[in-house]
Amino acid sequence: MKYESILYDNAGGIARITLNRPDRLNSFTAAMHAELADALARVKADAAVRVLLLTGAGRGFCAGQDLSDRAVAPGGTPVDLGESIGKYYAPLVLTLRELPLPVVCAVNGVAAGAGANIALACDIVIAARSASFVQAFCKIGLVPDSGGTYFLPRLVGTARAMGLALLGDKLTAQQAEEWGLVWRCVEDAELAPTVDALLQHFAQAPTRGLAATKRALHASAGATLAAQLVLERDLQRELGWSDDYREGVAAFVGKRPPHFTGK
Ligand code: T3D
Repeated sequence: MKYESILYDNAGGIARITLNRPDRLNSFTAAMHAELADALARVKADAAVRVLLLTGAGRGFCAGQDLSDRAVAPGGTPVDLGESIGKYYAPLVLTLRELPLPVVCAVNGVAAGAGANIALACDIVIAARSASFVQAFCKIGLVPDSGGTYFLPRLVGTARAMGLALLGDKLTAQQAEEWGLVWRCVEDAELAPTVDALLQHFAQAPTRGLAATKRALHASAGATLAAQLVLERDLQRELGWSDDYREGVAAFVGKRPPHFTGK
């Protein structure tokens, strides 16, 4: 598939997807969804990929659904938004959550609507100081989608989730970091080097262990302690048979840096 709305790069164990409709703040069209799904399928199918970066081109990260991509007008034919969510947004969120490798999101500018919540679906979110997060849905009569009603209360608590979702005010990157919505807020000029260092780190990390950690942390949201303990036991058993576990222990005992292969 030829990409016109995204950029895709895959080298050295690092896959990078850049949403690339900067004049529309990288808002989603049906074409962009199709390209993104195709790129994510390539990441999933490539065992050499050890980390994925999602970011945006230009001054924004993503402004959610492109509100001019289809005709919506008072008195006009209603659009089935459930179809759009079921076909595009929900599978996108689940794919990001279920990819067996770390997904880093570099929020380079405003993240609004589904754009904000897709960032929150990623594992490590680093935001530039000039970036912001906007639950824009309430301004057009919609509910936060793309996992917003799931992620927000879990990340920032119900009071702040309600405020963000019912008012739709911009949350600065600095405040997002203070509230625990994102991992880090960095100066704009530091975003690229910070993210690159992180990607290099993950490209040489024990990927299977990180994938299992991601899976276990996500599972905990709906699990009992007893169930988590069982899951941890099962994952630890699998990891104990991995090359990377044996290499990690040998490197520690041998007082040398480990060479992880992700196997
Ligand atoms: O529909 C379904 O399939 C259901 C799923 C829905 C998921 C959703 O995401 S619903 C929410 C959709 N998104 C929004 O409501 C956000 C709309 N945008 C904004 O509120 C603001 O643009 C921002 C807060 C994101 C940024 O504000 P600001 O002042 O920095 O930029 P701007 O001037 O408003 O936008 C710059 C340009 O991008 C502008 O175009 P122009 O005037 O230069 O030609 C603007 O129209 C365009 N743009 C921004 N967001 C969208 C957009 N064009 C289409 N769709 C957008 N979402």
